[in-house]
Amino acid sequence: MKRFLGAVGAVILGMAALPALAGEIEIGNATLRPPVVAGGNGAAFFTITNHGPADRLIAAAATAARSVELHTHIRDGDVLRMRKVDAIAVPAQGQAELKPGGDHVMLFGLDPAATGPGAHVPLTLTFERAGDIQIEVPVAALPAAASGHHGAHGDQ
Ligand SMILES: [Cu+2]
Repeated sequence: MKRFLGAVGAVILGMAALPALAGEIEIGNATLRPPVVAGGNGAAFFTITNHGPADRLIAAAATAARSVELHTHIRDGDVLRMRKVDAIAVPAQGQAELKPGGDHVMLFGLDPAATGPGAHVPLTLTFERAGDIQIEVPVAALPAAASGHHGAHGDQ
């Protein structure tokens, strides 16, 4: 019964994207793409809505991951490559969208026990102005065609 409720909760959270609020920053549509291989790397995506002055996401942390970095993709010829970035800018009264093929939060060495189907991964986001925001990121189902690291969080 508990497991059943957990799975339903994850679906509802994923679809309704209950926003997390901290001051003027609101996080919605959070989803975590799990590693293809147990203990591998995952990526978190979400939408940051800023109801205040310009801000920047400057760090992220998760106890379920060995380490966490802010990443973006750059186009290198026909190939999208990931790059670590110091910050992800959020315009005043605007949005920043973290999505596959673009900016994302990269989670290295995810704990398989904490990132199974239906799990919610606690993630702390640190904004330059707004400070820390704690969100719970529902783990998405693995895409059927996923293969290797790039399949795990490449283009979709
Ligand atoms: Cu990455």
